[in-house]
Amino acid sequence: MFESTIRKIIKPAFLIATLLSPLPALAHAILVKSQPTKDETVSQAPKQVDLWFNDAVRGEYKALAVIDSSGKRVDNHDVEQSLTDGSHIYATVGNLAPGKYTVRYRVVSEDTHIVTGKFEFSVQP
Ligand SMILES: [Cu+2]
Repeated sequence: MFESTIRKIIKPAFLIATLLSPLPALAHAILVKSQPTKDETVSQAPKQVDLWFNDAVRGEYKALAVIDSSGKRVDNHDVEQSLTDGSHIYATVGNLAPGKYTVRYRVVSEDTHIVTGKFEFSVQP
């Protein structure tokens, strides 16, 4: 009797969860890795900033900017998406003086949602 009660509860719950869950083929992008990493202090100024998402992102409307502490953009406006790994975007930067930098990004997920974010890193030789 106890078991059948549980079944009565679980079955509809499972059905509702199945109906509400999004299609797995269309993923929402989340930043999972970067180089430099969030809040990292690097002793050698990077030549490039790399971002990796949990899944491939769309090719259009991607943006990646690196901004110094005075608000000046120091990347080379050359954001690219890896040809072999659609989850990876990157941009090169000029010679970074010691200081704090902010990375801002925007990508379009496979599920068409726009994902934006930012994080900081520091250069301190
Ligand atoms: Cu989404």
